Amino acid sequence: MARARRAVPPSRTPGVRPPPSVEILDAAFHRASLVTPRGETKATRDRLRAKLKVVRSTATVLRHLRLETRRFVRTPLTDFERALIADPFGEGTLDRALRRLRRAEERIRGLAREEERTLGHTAGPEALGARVKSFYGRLASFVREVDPDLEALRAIGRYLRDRPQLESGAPTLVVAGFPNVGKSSLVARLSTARPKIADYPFTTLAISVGHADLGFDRLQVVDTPGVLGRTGRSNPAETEATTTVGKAATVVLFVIDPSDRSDHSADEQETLLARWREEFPTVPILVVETKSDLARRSNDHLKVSAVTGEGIDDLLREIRARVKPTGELPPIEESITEDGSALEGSPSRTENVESPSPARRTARRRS
Ligand SMILES: Nc1nc2c(ncn2[C@@H]2O[C@H](COP(=O)(O)OP(=O)(O)OP(=O)(O)O)[C@@H](O)[C@H]2O)c(=O)[nH]1
Ligand SMILES: [Mg+2]
Repeated sequence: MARARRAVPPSRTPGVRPPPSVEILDAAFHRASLVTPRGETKATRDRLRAKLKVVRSTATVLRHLRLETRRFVRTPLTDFERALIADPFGEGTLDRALRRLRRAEERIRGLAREEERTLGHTAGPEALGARVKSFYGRLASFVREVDPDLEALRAIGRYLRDRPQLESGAPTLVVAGFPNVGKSSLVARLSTARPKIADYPFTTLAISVGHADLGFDRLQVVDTPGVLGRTGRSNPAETEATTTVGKAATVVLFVIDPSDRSDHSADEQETLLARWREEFPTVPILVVETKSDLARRSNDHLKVSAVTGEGIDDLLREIRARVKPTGELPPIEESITEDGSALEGSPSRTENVESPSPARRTARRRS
């Protein structure tokens, strides 16, 4: 007769990652099993053992829950990061998960307090053992209830770990446009970034950042996935790019490929440009036509080539002009020396002015 197969609980199926509660509860029950109560009599030790099991399992669970939320509580997400996670994870998912975890922590603490009181007037090893067992059951169900929230926090954490942390307030150039037009090639030309470059669309699937020295400030240069500009339809990579254009850019560099290498006509690309101008009226957009070594149209757009380097210096000048110190510099009084004399004529007039924060020096980012 065939041997009956032992059922494997779903959470322990090989190859399937168990839900977070399994790991947390394993650690809690293991630590609780190691308690060594001291006491004069066996009755005292029995009761103390039961109490210590409750206390230690609770403490272990709470410590694990706090570890899961720590990343979000210690450094709250920036507005841009919040906007980034809204599409893939759903608006409000993070706050809801954090709220539910806080509530679970409170309920677990309450449960443990109540159990400690009850154990105070429970006697006999069987009765104490039964109480601990039922406490473990309730503790486990509270932790299992927040499994979806823990999964959500872990997934959001992983997603953000794979994205660059943009410095808030620092000038940010977001390089965007249709897929395969040469965005990453320009990012590599302009900044320290070395993104993957290849002749197929959606080589870039997530944003990345490099830096460029503007002379007066450090520019964050953000590479983005291509956007096809279909109305009402976009894949996650396109949405990420559009969010970055709308929420992180001091200036957008809109890259048009006029060559026949592109699967999309320059007119089609310009339709997306027009839509973004409408959708993000306050975001300055600088337009370049790239691959000038292959093709060029006669219009006012700056012509550049990431291959030959043509136009790159002009492009940097244009970028500098758009992120140069604005009217938000310190008031003129601050540029006057202590004895009241103006610095007029001083060869290093601007150098004597205390450097304002990047947020004041450059056009403010929208949030
Ligand atoms: N001849 C020429 N080829 C270029 C130029 N810039 C980019 N390319 C080529 O165009 C192709 C696409 O370049 P990428 O920089 O990867 O384009 P992308 O816009 O980042 O592409 P996605 O990330 O897929 O959206 C690659 O084969 C590049 O070598 C250029 O100025 N001249
Ligand atoms: Mg790319």
